[in-house]
Amino acid sequence: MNIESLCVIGMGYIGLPTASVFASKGLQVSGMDINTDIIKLLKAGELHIFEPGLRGLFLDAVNSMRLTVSTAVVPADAFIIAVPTPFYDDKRADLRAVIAATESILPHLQPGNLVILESTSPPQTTTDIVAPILEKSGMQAGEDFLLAYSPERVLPGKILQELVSNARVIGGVNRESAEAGRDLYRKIVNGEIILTDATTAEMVKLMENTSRDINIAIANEFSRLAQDFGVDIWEAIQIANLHPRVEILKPGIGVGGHCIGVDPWFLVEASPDHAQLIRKAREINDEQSDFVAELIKEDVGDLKGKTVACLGLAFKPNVDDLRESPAVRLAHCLMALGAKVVAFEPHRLDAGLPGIDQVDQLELVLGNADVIVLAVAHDEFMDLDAQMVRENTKARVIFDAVRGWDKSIWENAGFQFFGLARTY
Ligand code: SAJ
Repeated sequence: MNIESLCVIGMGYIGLPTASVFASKGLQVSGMDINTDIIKLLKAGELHIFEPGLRGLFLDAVNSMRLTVSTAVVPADAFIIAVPTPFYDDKRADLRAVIAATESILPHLQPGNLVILESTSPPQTTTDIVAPILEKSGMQAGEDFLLAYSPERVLPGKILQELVSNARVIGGVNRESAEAGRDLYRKIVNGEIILTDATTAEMVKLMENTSRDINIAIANEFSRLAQDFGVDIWEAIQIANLHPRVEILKPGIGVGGHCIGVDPWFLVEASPDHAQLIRKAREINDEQSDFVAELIKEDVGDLKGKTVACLGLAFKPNVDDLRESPAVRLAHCLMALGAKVVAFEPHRLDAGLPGIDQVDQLELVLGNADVIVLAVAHDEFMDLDAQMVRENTKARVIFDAVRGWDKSIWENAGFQFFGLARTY
């Protein structure tokens, strides 16, 4: 299939890089978002998200007239849906954005068009939710128009490389749809392209993130067991990982972001009786921030009236994304234990989080602190000079929740140093 024009619906963490990369490869791309503020910003050449290399790529695409952005869907040969799929409070998948995006394509759908769903979705969303909406056009999916599911699998912080180099799975509602999807993604993907059916592709995506969640959960559970036995969890993991068939991930303060903490629930919802390990792993990872807050209390003593300087709020190092962030959860847990939390997030200087007192300079977060908690291993924090920190704070206690710092350096600078491992 020859695809020359593309409309990407959703200008977020996935849609914006995807639209920019396709435009850089010569397609005529229109990017659509219902959020007028985002479109206004983009039109002014500003990005609402930070991703290494993205701003330059986006501006080049706009300046070369290959990419335009607006709040309306524009007719095209192919449409990509890249909108969020969050969950409701009861952990059921919230597919309202997918449904609205699909409905917005409907008036523009032409015979021969290709529609791709990229949003992470529960099994059978493409066949049972997206196809029936588009078939209201009177056309049949797989016959009059082509329909496929192709999950994004890129790592925030490395999106531009991984969009191109990762293997890409494309699940069609029929073979022709999958092949049309391959013709589209071949324009940007160097990695292997694997064709399958839509529901398999949906399940593949959920299995990937679920297996990572479960692997992190066992690491977190090991960190709790290590406390019971006075074992340094980091040393134990390092030794265990010398075994050729063992690869234990890193324990920490929990799992965040919009993917791994969310996607496993889609399987739990779809098959509650069979998804028992998946549910338990989610619960363990969600509780990890409470566990770490309790450890801090044990090490530091009563937190009531103490000021905790929280270094980092993002869901992982070197990103600006605070969605489902375990660092934010940790800050709330510490407040529930009576601490006053002042936070500094260099990638998002003012996140406007309710209840969290955020400052925009390192000196301000250190100033009045009684305790310093390293919550996110951002590069900026890894490079901190212990002596400089000491001169800028009255705090003499550090809790390194993410094993970012070298204990001996901070002890030599005059700090009491604690972490996830008690013998650390
Ligand atoms: N984390 C740990 N210990 C670890 C690894 C991660 O506690 O050993 C925590 C991180 O701190 C973070 C969370 O897990 O809070 C998730 O971070 P991540 O780097 O593992 O993953 P994401 O959410 O940034 O991206 C994942 C990726 N999926 C997999 O690696 C299987 C990515 O490829 C997906 O495209 C993305 O989810 C997505 O959009 O679904």
